[in-house]
Amino acid sequence: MTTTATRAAELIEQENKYGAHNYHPLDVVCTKGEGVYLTDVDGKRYMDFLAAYSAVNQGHNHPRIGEAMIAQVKQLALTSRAFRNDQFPPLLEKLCQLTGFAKALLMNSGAEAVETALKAMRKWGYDKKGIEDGNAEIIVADGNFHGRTTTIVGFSTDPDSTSRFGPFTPGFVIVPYGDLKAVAAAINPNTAAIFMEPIQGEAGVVIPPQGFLKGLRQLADQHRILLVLDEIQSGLGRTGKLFAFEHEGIRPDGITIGKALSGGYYPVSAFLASDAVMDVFTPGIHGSTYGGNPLACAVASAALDVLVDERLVAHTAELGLHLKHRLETMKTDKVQEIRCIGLWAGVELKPEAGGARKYCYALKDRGMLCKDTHVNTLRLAPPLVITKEQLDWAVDQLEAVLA
Ligand code: IF1
Repeated sequence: MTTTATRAAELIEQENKYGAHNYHPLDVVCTKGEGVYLTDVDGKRYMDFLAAYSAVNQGHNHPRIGEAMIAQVKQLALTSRAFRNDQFPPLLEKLCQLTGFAKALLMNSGAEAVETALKAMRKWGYDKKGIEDGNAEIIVADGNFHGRTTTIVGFSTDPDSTSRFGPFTPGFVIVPYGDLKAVAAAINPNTAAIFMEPIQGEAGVVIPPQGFLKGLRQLADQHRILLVLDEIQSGLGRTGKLFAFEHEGIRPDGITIGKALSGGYYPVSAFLASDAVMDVFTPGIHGSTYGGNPLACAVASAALDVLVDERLVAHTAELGLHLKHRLETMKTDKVQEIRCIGLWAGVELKPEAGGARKYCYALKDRGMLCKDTHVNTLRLAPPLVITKEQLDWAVDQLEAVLA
């Protein structure tokens, strides 16, 4: 063993000894990132096809975001919302103008943005719709992933998320994803909102039947309930639109965003909504020490500028069509189904292929990092700054391991 290989083994042992075993990572110990590349402690370079679950849409170590962060670190990092800061208002305006929502509420992790949205939906149900206090219901989807808090996992349908973590928060009604009739049947006078991912990420890039989001919008309007979408993973360019809901030409009443909102530099999330929804929040009823801090705002502002100035959404739409074509024409008999939208793909393997994880290891040996989900699905989500040549190289590697 070389000294550097020993270093990786030492770090893995240290992590296993002192860290909670709440993950089963690939055994690659990264030390540097640049653009679409990650380098491990042995000096081996990999192309990153996970992009930190779409947090690094702008690419690793984007100089413009890094410089904005360093400049702000030297200026002011945190005041709490007890005082105002000069980075927060301009970010709010930039977010609202870019997204078309009236108001934004800043949090840190994605799960916190989801918790914020859930509180807003319930309170809207009581304040504006007149549901009797304590009775509000929110319709959610089978196969969802919205985060790890006790309330959020309470309406997960994945036993890994829920098992032995109860009792759970009531008030959620789970329906099959993509089934409009089931949503309609679940609506009653206590329904405050429908809350779903416009495309399900963790489920393996599951794209609902065409017209589903439009149908949700119609049901919501018809029954005077809110439609709130979780765009934490699907939003900010990943699918070739700024937001996945744009593929069906609808507008939800609110969305949650996170991940790429900071380009991977810092946890920044937000709930964006119409005035009528955001008005339910009054002083003292919701917040977070770090939410809307000046460092987060400076980073998010630069991360949004990079998305716009580098035209990453249009680039993703264009390259996404190429990715879809390349995946669909791979020479392999191991693939059951390809689901691809923008630079986001679920490559579902046939059960007899023996599970997706071994192909992740084979790809790692070839210098490409990606992640399996639900045993048989390979999930592909490179940084959006990837070039056509880099993308072609990656699909060549995938085709080779699946041959
Ligand atoms: C982990 C999955 C991806 C999300 C949506 C909210 C959150 C997430 C749509 C919460 C987070 C993550 C978290 C990460 C794995 C990951 C994931 F496989 F679990 F589902 F991306 F595909 N809404 N997604 O996808 O955001 O609180 O984590 O900031 O390790 O748990 P968070």
